[in-house]
Amino acid sequence: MSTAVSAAGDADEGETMPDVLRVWRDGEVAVLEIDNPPVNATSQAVRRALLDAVQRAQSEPETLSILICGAGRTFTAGGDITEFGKPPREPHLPDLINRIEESGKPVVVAWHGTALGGGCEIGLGAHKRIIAKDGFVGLPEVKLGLLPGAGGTQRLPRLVGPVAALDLIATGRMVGAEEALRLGLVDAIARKDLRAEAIELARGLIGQMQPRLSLRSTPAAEPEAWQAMVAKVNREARGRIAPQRAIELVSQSLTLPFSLGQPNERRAFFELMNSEQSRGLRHLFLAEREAGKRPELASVTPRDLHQIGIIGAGTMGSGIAVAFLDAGYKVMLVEADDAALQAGLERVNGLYLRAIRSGRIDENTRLNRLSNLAPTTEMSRLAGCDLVIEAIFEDMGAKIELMKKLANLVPASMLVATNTSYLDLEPMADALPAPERFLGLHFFSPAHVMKLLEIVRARRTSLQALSTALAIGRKLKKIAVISGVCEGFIGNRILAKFRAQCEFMLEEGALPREIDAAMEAFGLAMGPFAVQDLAGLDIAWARRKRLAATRDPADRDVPLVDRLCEQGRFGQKAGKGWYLYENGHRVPDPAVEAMVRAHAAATGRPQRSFSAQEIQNRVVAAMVNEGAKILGEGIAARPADIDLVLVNGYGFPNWRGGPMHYADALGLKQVLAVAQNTEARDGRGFEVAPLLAELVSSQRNFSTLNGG
Ligand code: 3H9
Repeated sequence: MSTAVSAAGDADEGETMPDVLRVWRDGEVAVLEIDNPPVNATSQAVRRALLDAVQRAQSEPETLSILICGAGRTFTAGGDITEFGKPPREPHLPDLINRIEESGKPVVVAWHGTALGGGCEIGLGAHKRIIAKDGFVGLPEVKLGLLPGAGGTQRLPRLVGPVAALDLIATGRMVGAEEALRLGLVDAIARKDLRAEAIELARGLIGQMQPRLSLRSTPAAEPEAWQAMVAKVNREARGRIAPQRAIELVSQSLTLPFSLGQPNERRAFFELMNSEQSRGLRHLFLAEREAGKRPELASVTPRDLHQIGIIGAGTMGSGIAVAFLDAGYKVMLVEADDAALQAGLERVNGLYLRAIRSGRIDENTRLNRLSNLAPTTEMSRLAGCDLVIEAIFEDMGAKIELMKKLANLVPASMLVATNTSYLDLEPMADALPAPERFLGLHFFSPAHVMKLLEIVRARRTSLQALSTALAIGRKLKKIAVISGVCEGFIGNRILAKFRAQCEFMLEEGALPREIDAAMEAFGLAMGPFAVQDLAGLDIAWARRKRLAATRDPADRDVPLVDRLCEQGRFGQKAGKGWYLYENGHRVPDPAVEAMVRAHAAATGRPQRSFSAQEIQNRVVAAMVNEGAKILGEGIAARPADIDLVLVNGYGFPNWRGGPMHYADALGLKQVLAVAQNTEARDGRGFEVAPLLAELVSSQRNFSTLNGG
């Protein structure tokens, strides 16, 4: 018989605590099942109920052994993120886990789904661990800018050795059952029935004295392996504090007793909890989960899609095809002629061969996925598809022609999407008989890897089409953000302002290498000029030419890219662009710097030097001002959506939480002041977003808009 246990013992007067733990006995084994949907987070109620149940089990003569397990889809996702940042409430997780470890009766933990963070740490306190064969375990706190705070940094090295422990703690990666067994993180894998096998394991320990992991010493590491792991963690940390603290804490497990190491860990945990980095990462975690939730879509059922048509098998088209094949869809890939189709198929196959080489898939998986791919040069075969995505070159005329053809060939019930990254959707929608079934699905290159998907909502796009696109995003494991229609949508529109701002600074005395260094120090993997060289300056040049006719003459325009391209400096592929490329190394080019200086002097603007901080602030102010315009125009629904786009599609450092979150942390007054001091309209200063000005005058920040 089972009892539902609430944490009433700790409830304030009048406060009802939820039932979060079911307790029953199987013979001499007390089974404690955490039941706190959706992910069994170790909230205060769970900790209280577990502590009470463990203590009760100690005093019950009928109980000789204890099993802790979880109900639902997962053991536990760990500490309750909604409690973070608030004063911690007793019982604290480390105390509960110490109590479990000290139990005179053996404790077994059964992990299924995901045993993460505090969930993994509960297991480390137990005397034996068993995992379901499809279960995962890990300490992902670092992804939230944190470290394990309930003994994980001190117990894990004692169990699996310091090198493996540092790897798991600093990367936050989850390991599957087989790897967990190999590492010694679990004692057994349940082959058939986790619950039954865990009860048997618990029963088998009855009467045996259980060793306590915290009293063990950490096995010494091979010095070379340890140094290599430390170097790897430092290299990959790139400005993030938590991985660097992980090195210190895991090292301490080698020299300090647990009783001294644990308080150090606890201190580090709270310091990190209060850090801007953790706030930024937690903001993104919640933003990701909110992005797809729109009140207007709450009661709209997405359509079920099976067969996807993709027109155009270039870099984008083939990447999109792989993204859908990987998610289990059937894909029809269309090209204009046999040669282009063959080249596209080779691209798709090449992506799979690369995945095999890197160990991500095996040959069977490649064959299975390719068996769902139907190549063709006949557009009429698309008639059986549920969704068709065009991924042809970026030319409005060609895209409209394609839509007209589709209108004659395919049923009006089909969803049609464009993968354009900046073109207006309305003229394309006009060419279709059912514009309500048309929208943008803007994938980022490489489409099968990049997490971001901008879903572009045209004027007539139906709610069902939108809801279906969000469901596709989930199935493709993408972070999908809805954008309205404007040049460049959310991401490329902000990127354009970011780049323009960098070019303005070139006219005021900064050099490309100074701006790149400042932005790399800010956390970007590559500075903006180095990125332009990588992508090819001809792309920026073509865009400038396309926009020349419609450019407002009052907008400040920096023609340096034109000058570089006129000299054949197309970037890395030409061996020269903003930089020179010598034997694959990027080096500043005095000729370019002289050209920049001469151009800057010719503008007549005052010249000065820029600090890295000033460069960063100018760039952020430009991005945030444009973000505020995007919000004001209703192109993005929430500031957090903009953060998701910039972090997941454009390399904005995730630990800064995205530009809008970062601006809140900086203070919008300062951001506004920087923007106002920038000359972005020749002789007319800077166009401040009304929303930004309004927030500053009402002393609010972007986070106050997030729910909207
Ligand atoms: C920690 O453990 C600290 C300790 O070391 C020390 C403490 C002293 N808390 O992602 P999903 C919600 S730090 C509260 O869509 P999935 C989530 O917001 C923690 N809520 O599902 C969402 O809510 P809603 C270390 C949480 O199947 C719902 O659950 N742990 C938590 O794609 C479903 O989530 C982590 O960092 C939480 N911890 O993925 C793990 N986790 O339905 C973080 C999720 O209202 N979690 N929710 O939108 C994950 O990685 C994924 O959620 C998981 C499931 C893999 C578990």
